[in-house]
Amino acid sequence: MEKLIITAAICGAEVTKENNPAVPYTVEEIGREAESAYKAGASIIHLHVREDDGTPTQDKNRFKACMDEILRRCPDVIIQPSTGGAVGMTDEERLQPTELGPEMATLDCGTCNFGGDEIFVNTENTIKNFGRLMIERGVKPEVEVFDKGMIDYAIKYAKQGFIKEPMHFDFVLGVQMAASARDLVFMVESIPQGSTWTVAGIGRHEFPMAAIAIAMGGHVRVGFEDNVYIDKGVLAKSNGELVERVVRIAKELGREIATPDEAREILGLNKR
Ligand code: KMH
Ligand code: ZN
Repeated sequence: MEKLIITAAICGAEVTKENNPAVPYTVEEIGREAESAYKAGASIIHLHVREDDGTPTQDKNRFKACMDEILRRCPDVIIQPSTGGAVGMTDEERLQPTELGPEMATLDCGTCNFGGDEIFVNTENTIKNFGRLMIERGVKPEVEVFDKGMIDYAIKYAKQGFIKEPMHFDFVLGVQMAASARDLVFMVESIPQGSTWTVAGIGRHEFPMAAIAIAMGGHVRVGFEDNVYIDKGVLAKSNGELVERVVRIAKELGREIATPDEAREILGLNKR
């Protein structure tokens, strides 16, 4: 089986130090958490950034400072900025990190409920505009799928030339759609041949979904953005601790871990 790409979503926009004091806000903390995940075996850092007080921001300069700090500590890691940002941000705000020419960035392929009254808005024009700009800027999208229909949108927009193929998908299980093996199998069978995919199980679904993905030959995302616990009721001390657990599961199931360069090869990325 292909080597396993582990993505660490170290920070997110919604989770706070009240949820887990190790959630990083400052540039230094973000660098520290990225390094812990990288040293444990993560080859991709999915990146949101914060002001020092924890407020989510898509500010280009803040991204640059955090990316520089991450690359100082983890010189070959793949950095994948979020273009989702936080609920309520404008498209212009959200797009800022793609101006820095990262190897990858997220492309959220539809609108979904985000809890309570929150709606994460991604209109057709937003998706097409983000996709077009990512092609222009040479950034490989990770297609974020919060619901099964978002796969159909991605396929439609790829056919129309707004997303380059082969596509890389992230199935986010446990926000809008339930986290079930049945749905995961359905989605894996729904993406175009030659696509790659990873799974982000939210909350208590993180490790069960990771184990299923590893066994199926997919890839895995873990991190504080998705889950702050290492075990039931036990807070993880770092993102590295979450990655270590995935590495242990992978070892038991006979999957080797991809280095960042091996991940580039699998995803067809050009090293910056
Ligand atoms: N924070 C969410 C509103 C992404 O990174 O592209 C969007 C999100 C997805 O986390
Ligand atoms: Zn994110």
